[in-house]
Amino acid sequence: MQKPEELQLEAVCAIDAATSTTDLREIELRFLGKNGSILGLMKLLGGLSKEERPAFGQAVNSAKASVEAKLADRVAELKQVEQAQQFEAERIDVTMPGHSPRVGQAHILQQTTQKIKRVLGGMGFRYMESPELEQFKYNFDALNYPPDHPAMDDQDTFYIDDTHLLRTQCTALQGRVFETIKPPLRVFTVGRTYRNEAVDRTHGHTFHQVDCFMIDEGISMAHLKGTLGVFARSMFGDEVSVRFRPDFFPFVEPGVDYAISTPKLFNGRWVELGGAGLIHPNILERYGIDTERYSGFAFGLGVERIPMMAYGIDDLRQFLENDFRFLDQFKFEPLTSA
Ligand code: FA5
Repeated sequence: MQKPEELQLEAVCAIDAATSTTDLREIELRFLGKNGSILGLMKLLGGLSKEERPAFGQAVNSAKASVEAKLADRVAELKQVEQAQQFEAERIDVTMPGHSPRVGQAHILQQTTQKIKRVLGGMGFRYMESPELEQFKYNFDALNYPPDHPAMDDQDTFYIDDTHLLRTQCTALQGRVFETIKPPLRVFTVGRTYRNEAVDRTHGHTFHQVDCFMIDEGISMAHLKGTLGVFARSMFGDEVSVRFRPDFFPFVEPGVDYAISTPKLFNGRWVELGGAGLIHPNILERYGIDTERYSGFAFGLGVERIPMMAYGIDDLRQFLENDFRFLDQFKFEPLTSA
């Protein structure tokens, strides 16, 4: 049997050698726990003679008390060391500059769309949405395309079934509007359009168009030219000129394509924006609009063309690639809902 003094010495040595508070917890259990070696000695009391008991009891108690005191001192010491180590490990430099969060902005096509909406909305045109998955009849039939007319070949697209397709032009809104709204009317839409196109720097299979039209009494090419002039100046600045040349679209008569030129862009070269004309009387009659009283104009253009011209972007595929090195260059407008 070990003596209380021996166990005390053993415990004190272990406490001195301990390097962490976890070690100390183990030592405490080993010597002072219910079954620990020092308290364990108490169980031996019963086997001692009456005379031996008090002295032995005292010796156990004194060993216990001095181990407890030693343990408490060492716990306090090691706690301090461990805390200092923890603080060191978790040290932060509050004077370091922080990481600023990435601030988003509207996509350049979205910014352009917002501007178009402000300009045409400001001229009294009402913005309307129109489906991208469109019926053949609105995309072609209602726009005066005779069956199998070759003009449809220019606008081959993705067919969902025999009567549904991804719209090739935002002009498809016209029939939907003429069915429901009586003239006088001024309407425009901006949205995604699709064509089965050999993709290159200026042609995508997915792109965006503006389509704008009005019907009222006495509307002529002069109104079209005036409206497009205001639109182009709002988009590109006061120095811009607009040129009309005859062109064919089944839904206008006369039909034109229009180009713009400004000294700032492409060395003043004419750059085509879109098509336009006076709404074909066949269309007005189809929707019961009195052609003696009313006439109208319509124009459409590619949204991508606007930033391409304004900023000299030479490849429209970049608009849909989501490369931040490209998109981050256009931080002009805050992110707001369109
Ligand atoms: C049309 O789509 C007619 N709906 C425009 C119109 C409206 C004429 C109202 C008369 C009255 P066009 O196919 O030319 O026309 O397309 C118009 C513009 O859309 C083009 O000038 C071009 O800017 C843009 N566009 C056409 N195809 C693509 C394409 N694949 N990728 C990018 N932009 C395109």
